[in-house]
Amino acid sequence: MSEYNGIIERYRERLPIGAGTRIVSLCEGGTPLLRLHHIPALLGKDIALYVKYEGLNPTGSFKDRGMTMAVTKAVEEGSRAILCASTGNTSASAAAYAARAGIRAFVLIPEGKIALGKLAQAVLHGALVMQIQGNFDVGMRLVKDVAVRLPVTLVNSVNPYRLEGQKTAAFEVIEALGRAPDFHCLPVGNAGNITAYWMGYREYHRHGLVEGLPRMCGFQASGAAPFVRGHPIDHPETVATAIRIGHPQSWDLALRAQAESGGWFDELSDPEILAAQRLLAEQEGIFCEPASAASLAGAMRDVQRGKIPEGSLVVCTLTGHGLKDPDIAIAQSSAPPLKIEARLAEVERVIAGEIGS
Ligand code: AN7
Repeated sequence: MSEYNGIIERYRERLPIGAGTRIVSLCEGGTPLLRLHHIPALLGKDIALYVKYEGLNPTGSFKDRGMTMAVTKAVEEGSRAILCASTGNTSASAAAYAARAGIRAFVLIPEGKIALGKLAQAVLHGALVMQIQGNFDVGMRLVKDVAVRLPVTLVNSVNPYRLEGQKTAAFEVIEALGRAPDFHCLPVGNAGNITAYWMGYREYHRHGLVEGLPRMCGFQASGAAPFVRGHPIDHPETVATAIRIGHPQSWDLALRAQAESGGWFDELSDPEILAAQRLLAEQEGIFCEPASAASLAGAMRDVQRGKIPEGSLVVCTLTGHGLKDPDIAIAQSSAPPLKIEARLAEVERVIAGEIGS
């Protein structure tokens, strides 16, 4: 059996990589596609519902697929530093891959609006973290301007190598299923990922490696839903800080993915997003961050409404790991820890009460 060494080596012939290029990898990709059982039963619908668990990438999000490509190419081109604005996951991934490559990472994050785990990653990997009093969109504008003035490589998803790397997730879905799904549901923020999946699905389709194509369904938080409103918004707000974005950079590409595929954009309230995160954790044993749960929340609602018909095969991408944002998980837990005395009788009493013995 040959060793797995990440998405670039795995999909080398489908990526813009030269034969002699030094690959910067942390063994990203190869993530599980898990079938859900309890949630479809709860919905009372005959649906084949899968999740692509991207939280199991090396830094805990799908960003690693794009970052291995972006950093590999940056190093190949002689760059000594990378730069990004981020709602958290991109900064964690950029910091880790820069460390791996032995180059510097500079990241701009919105002060007070990124999950603790992501900040921990960025600082421990040695990135220079700049907190700004402005949201992601403001940071994005700043890094785009800086990147034309200084010799630093921008690694947000406007960097085309990011999308090239991220498209490999669609390849993996097709390989795992032996076909394309009927519907592919994703949380949408900056809109790079929905664009990348659509690139990947179309590529396999074009080469005759798969017959069908999925409808691409993008889900946003109600307070940060520019695609649903039909225009960018200036003051995005949501508990799902990863997708607190009002001016998506891949606007045209994402709209095209949705339109060409016959899919749709829709919005979920913060409580709907958190309820889906908790349901997935409680019913299926899968822990994703709030933003990721928007895909599942949207899929469940559309299955319930019949917009996604029974008999469909549906894949939801869970973009990031639940451990990224422990504060939210604890705050919305239905079973907060009990405080008890450290005595056998106490432990026994509690458990006996629960199991009714
Ligand atoms: C968990 O890290 O934009 O629509 O700066 O972290 O491709 O932007 C994160 C985005 C979904 C949205 N789920 O994906 C960043 C950043 C999670 C995310 C998205 C993000 P895109």
